[in-house]
Amino acid sequence: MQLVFSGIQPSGVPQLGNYLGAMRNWVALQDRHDCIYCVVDLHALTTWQDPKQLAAQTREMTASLLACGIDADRHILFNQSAVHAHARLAWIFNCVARMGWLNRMTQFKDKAGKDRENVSTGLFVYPNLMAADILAYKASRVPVGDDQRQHLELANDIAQKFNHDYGVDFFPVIEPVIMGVAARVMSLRDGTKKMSKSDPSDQSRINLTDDADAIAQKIRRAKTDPHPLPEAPAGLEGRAEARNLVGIYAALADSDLAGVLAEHGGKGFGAFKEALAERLIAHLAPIAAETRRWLADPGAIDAVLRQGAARAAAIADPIVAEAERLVGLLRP
Ligand code: AQP
Repeated sequence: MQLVFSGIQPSGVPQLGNYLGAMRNWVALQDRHDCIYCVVDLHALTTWQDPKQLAAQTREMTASLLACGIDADRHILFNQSAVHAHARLAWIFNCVARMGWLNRMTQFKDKAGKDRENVSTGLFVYPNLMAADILAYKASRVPVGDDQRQHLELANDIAQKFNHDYGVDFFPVIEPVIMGVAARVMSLRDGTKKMSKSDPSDQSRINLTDDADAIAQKIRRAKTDPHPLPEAPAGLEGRAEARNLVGIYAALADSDLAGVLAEHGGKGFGAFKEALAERLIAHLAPIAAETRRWLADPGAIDAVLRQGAARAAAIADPIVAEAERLVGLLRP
């Protein structure tokens, strides 16, 4: 059975894009694969996190994952910093990856923006740590949102260069698993920007913890255009905001763009937004309630993470020790 690995940053409250692009697919893969899911707190440090908040956010992210349906008994759920193999392998990959490769990463360019000289070096080498996360388990299938495709290509370049430089066939090829019609959910305020938990505007996203009123209000205020919905997907061309809302609806209804437009084409956004908000509330309310239930018992969350870390380390430690041996590091 191919091993699945994926991670999510505890850099805020998970948002609808995380859910439709990643978390929901993580749950679905549990039936057919052995899965390792990681709350990547070391990645979160690449942008400033209040130390008082980071531990709480790590527990909150874990609670959300459990609430979505991650089964921490049958699979592995843990936080990244608790398994040292990730940082050890990331250092080796820092020495394998090339500056030119990292310079091409669009997520770095987006996140650094005009402040390139002032962002952390951790943000620049983020994809090397991500490659280490996956390859420390020799995982070959990685369910992510479409925004992570480029990072996975880089992880494969790193794995291949490692294998080539050290004359081994040690790391496997990684295959991205990008699922669904909402593999890239866009901001509710700007259809050209992806929805993000760290966007300064709370109105730009649906948080998995938002209550019914907040969801309805955010959808009502979501940016659209003055035209009615088209009858077919071709009519969404050049209408990023409309495309985004129809895509979200399709994902929630287990349909596709054509199916949603067959039902709602010709309608104005008022009626469509109402139907969309209703679906979102019905879908997310049980997850929010279950998240609150977990958060009422932080000891139980910590127990899940502790058990997950021990099981993750049992897999990763021997693989990373072998990688260290292959590059010539001495373990006296
Ligand atoms: N808008 C999105 N649409 C589809 N998938 C998305 N993902 C994130 N945003 C969208 C997917 O969620 C998984 C976990 O992401 P992450 O938290 O590790 O990092 P991220 O991609 O940087 O997510 P955010 O919400 O934008 O976090 P911040 O604001 O902290 O940077 C990934 O599989 C990602 O593809």
